[in-house]
Amino acid sequence: IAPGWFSEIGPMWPGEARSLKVEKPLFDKQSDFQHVQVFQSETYGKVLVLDGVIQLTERDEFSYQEMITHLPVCSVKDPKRVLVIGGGDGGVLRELSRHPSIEKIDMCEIDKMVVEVSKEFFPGVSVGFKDPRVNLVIGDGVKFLQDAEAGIYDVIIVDSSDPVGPAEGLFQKPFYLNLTRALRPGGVACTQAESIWLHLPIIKEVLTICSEIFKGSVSYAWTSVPTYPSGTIGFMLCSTEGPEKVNFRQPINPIEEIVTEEAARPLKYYNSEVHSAAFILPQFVKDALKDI
Ligand code: AAT
Repeated sequence: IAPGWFSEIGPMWPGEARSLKVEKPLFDKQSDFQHVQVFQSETYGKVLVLDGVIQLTERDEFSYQEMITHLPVCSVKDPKRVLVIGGGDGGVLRELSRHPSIEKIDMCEIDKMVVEVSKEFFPGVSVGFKDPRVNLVIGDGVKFLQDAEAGIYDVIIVDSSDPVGPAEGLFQKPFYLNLTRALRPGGVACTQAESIWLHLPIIKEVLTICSEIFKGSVSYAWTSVPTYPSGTIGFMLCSTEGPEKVNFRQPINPIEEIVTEEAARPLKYYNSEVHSAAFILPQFVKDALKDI
């Protein structure tokens, strides 16, 4: 590794590593769950790193946070109760603030240090915690979902890190079963589902499990985030209702029609056209997923 540079080396992207030039290290501590680092980069603003893996940079976080939030929320008419698992930086909460129909937002993040560090170093992201509808619980999302009341959530967003470390259980069958239990009929779940360039086997596995468990509508969508491995990341959109009732490709709750002060804050990536386009897959991906 070149001195003065951060390189993201990890088992989920063998043989490659994205590097960012470090202007100044700002935070470096071991939490109960992971190694938490923040640094000022030369060209991407401040960067949050967990166990050596980039979670967000100030320059490109909006693509991921807007997409993982509005893809599911805009697929439900009048969403009222939302659960966020992970996402302790608050970016998903910031995006949920645009939706006036929401009455209550539960968030279960495993690591208190992520919340504290975001509040200290990423005010433009952690601003989401100021939404009075937010109820923050520090704990394991797997356990939280196990104990959640059945059929209460309109939307569940799983903004999780990669399946090595504390997020492993968020990629396993019992967790997806509990997702279907906690959603109301017609509710929608959206989970972080990795990169088409690096993780086709994971995507295939998650799609297979989710199709089996949800039975209704399950679709993979993706977006571009330059500082995530391979520059793309995707989401699994799931509902127990079939495409006649929940059609992910056509937003039923279009963001352009929401007129509140919060919603007037300009979006930087998401719009209804991008929403529909996110489900269009390149041929090699279609081929890999065609039998599921
Ligand atoms: N929005 C920034 C992107 C993230 S954050 C992922 C969050 O999930 C972290 O704050 C982490 O502490 C939390 N987390 C991990 N495991 C659990 C768990 N079991 N329960 C609750 N929260 C958890 C994702 C970045 C994706 C990176 C792609 N390479």
